Amino acid sequence: MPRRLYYSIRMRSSQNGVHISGAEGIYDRHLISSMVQEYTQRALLHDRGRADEIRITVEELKETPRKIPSLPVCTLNTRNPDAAKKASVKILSSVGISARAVEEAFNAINVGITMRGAMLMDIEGVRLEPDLLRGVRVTRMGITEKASRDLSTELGKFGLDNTTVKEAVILASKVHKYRMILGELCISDDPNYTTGYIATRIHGYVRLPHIKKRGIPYGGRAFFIAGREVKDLIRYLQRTPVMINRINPCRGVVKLRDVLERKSGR
Ligand code: PML
Repeated sequence: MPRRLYYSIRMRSSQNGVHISGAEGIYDRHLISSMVQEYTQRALLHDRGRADEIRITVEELKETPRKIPSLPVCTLNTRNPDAAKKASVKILSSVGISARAVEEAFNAINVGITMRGAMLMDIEGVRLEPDLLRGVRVTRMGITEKASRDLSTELGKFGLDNTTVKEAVILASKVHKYRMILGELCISDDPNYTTGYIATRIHGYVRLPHIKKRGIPYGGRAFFIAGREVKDLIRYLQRTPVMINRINPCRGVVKLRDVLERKSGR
């Protein structure tokens, strides 16, 4: 029987060379034209402004995507950037990442230059990505149609069924399947989006409201790595196709101590 074909569809839009929006997924052939249309619309209607350049890539995948479950999602009741940072340090240090590394990640993001991809840091905060300006962009991830409906149902219970949260959960679920990655910090570069998250395999995807003040036009991601050898990891993040096919249960607002006590069950 011939191999079922999947396509990675990726969109990036910009205005005068400045990044506006991005999106991507893995789809069956019959969905290509509708997804290209949807991504084009999304780029044209983004509230950060009208894109003057939209790049869409449609690529037939040479490998069958690996199927993985989603990370479970919960939200902390952090009321300001300081509380969000303190919670990040507590959770990430419980999996062996030093407070100094978390501080370095916040500092690097707050320099104010949004990188295209993520920073890679060891547990002491030493940067490991080969290109310090571009970082490492995670690509070739998606979700099956059934899992997408299930994720919408789970997130919808807490008013979170939107593309921003769904796409971030899909990305983080791919990232944390790789054992060398111990934790992640993400702050959106959208000036109107002030909720970020941290993620670990143990604690799942933990949302942090008010991690930045409204109006700040930069953000970024940092992945904290066990060890220092990142060649295979970068290949996985950039090239290995992964699809979510099972959804772990999500929770609403929880206390920090619940996050620190509970295991993700993954
Ligand atoms: C981004 O893509 O800009 C980051 C989104 C972070 C989403 C946080 C959330 O609300 O769960």
